[in-house]
Amino acid sequence: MSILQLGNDSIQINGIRVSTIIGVLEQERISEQPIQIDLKLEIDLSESSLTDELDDTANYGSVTEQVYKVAKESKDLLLERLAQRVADEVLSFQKVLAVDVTITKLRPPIPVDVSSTSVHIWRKQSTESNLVNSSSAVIALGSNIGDRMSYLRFACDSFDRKLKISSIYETEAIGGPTDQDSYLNLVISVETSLDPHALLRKCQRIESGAARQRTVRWGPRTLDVDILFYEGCQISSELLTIPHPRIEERRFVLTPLSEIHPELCPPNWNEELPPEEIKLFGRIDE
Ligand code: A4P
Ligand code: MG
Repeated sequence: MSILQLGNDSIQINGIRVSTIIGVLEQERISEQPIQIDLKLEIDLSESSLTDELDDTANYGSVTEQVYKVAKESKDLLLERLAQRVADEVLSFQKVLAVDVTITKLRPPIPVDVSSTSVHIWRKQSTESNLVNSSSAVIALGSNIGDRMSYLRFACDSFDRKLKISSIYETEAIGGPTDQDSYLNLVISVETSLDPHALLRKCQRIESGAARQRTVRWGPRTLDVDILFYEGCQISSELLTIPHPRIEERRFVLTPLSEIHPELCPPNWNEELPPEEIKLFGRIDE
């Protein structure tokens, strides 16, 4: 449904309280202060109001958790910047068409008696013709438990602006426990308006949507969604490394990657890497 045809459906999330670093003053860089986030998600609720299915709407529990994380971790100088990050995060939930964000400093440290200060923005989903601030990213998908194809389809469907999709390969499990089933792996490139950390959170949300459990490192998984590359970006932080640090060692990544982005593969990788069992399996849309 286009934004112009929308009725007045919305989900409101009021009073998300976070204690965080925000502000330009010296004391604000040192000590956390309380802020409040209020959200109004514009969303077409006609389907979920009939089906009673959570999948047909936006899960306000997940939205709240993600927004809390963004506000806790961002450490911005300005409320405006944080409001934009929050808007980007909420808009990464596919059903949300637009969002109204208000962020309030509950105890602004200014030398005048004022009860609160706040910033308010409204942002809508980018349309194909409105991708001014978008970047491309390359993402690796893998699954080796349960209905592997369904998990991969679910992951692909979660990205609405796909640029390229490789074939799917069946690959022997590398690393981790020795008795694992083989993986299905593919690589996609996408256009995204999310910054790299927001994209990571989206990837993790997609993994959770596939009931991914984290128990053993490199253990079996319903769905792994890793960021391989993000346009113009190199990051090495505790949470996120881009490009993904193990691309060059892995045929299960390089084989599908070389199909859609050969320029991102190291030269001669095919001759130089030790063999891994890999066979062409099919395509996501078959
Ligand atoms: N993290 C850091 N950088 C990134 C990034 N670029 N993309 C952090 C995604 N996540 C990134 O990931 C662990 C942590 O990595 C996250 O908390 C995130 O903040 P995880 O998905 O929880 O665990 P993992 O996937 O087991 O760890 P890791 O180290 O990413 O494993 P790999 O390297 O992805 O290997 N064999 C075959 N045939 N096919 C496979 O797909 N996959 C793996 C997993 C092992 N063997 C495999 C396959
Ligand atoms: Mg991973």
